[in-house]
Amino acid sequence: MNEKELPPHMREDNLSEETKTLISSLPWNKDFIGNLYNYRGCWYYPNTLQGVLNFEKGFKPQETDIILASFPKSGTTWLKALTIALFERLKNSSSSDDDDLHPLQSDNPHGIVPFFEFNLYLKSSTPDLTKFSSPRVFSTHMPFHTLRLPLKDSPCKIVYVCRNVKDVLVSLWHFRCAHLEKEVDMESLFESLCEGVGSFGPFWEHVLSYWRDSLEDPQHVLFMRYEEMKSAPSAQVKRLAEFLGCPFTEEEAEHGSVDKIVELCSLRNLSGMEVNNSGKTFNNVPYFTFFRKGEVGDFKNHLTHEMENKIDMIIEEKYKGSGLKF
Ligand code: PAP
Repeated sequence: MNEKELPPHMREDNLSEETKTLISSLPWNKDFIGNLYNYRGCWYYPNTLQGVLNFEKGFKPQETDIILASFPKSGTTWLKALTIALFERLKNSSSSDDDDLHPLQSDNPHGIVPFFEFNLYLKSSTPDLTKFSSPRVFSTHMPFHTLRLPLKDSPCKIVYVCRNVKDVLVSLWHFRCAHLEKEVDMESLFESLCEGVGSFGPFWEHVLSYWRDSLEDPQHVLFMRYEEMKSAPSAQVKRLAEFLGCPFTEEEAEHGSVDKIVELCSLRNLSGMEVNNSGKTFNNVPYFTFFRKGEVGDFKNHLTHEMENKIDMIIEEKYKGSGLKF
């Protein structure tokens, strides 16, 4: 594709001299969008890699930071909305003014909770983070082994959301078609996912990096599943609130606060909001493209049995012995 047509994080026009030297020594691959470089076991588009390197160099964690992590198309937008709503309810309990717009009505979850590598650190290792008040909430698609380097021994909390890879693939395909405004070849997206060479891949390494750490350090890493959030949203929202240190009180439970947050953050509600139909991310992605069907098992409408079997075999083999099942 023509480089100029691509969103900034996929391009190759923002690399420092140091990064140019580094990437000349990294494993290289290519997909239908452009070049991919493998840094610490994960594939990145060039400018995204610059964002990762800037983050590694410059991020200074605070003890109360919260980081929402995911492989793309695994439930990031939903997790962001829920986290925003959980903290917002604490503010509103004392001084509620019905005329105030809820933050989710003023901006898309991606506008409120930015990504380290796509937004904050894309162009600088010292972005201005002063507008974030404690607890600062950030997000990332980086795998855990890269994320944790600048975190060192910080007690900040990480929430990871994981989704069945077949639905991730279908969601990614729809998103890429909408985002790039052209029909993307499903077959090649499927092959690159299976080979593990797509952006932020390999998928299984990504998931396992957070899964293992959530087992080792459950106080600081929470592992959530999109499918469980769909089948038991209230229970998963309570679990998230407890992990984030803002559990629901008995009074809140009696007043239906959990259900209100589930409803506020539902796909139907968010996708109907004006802001999500008119706005765009800083890199020009229309907000509405983050909302589609939100179903479990949509892959059945798009993948052949051969494709399903191939992914199932890969995932079974990769997850073997980890305790993680899908
Ligand atoms: P991102 O990683 O690019 O931020 P992400 O939000 O993880 O994207 O994934 C988008 C998927 O989440 C879409 O799934 P689909 O293509 O299978 O439909 C989108 O519909 C779904 N989604 C977005 N918001 C919600 C929500 N509030 N509840 C449930 N699913 C949601």
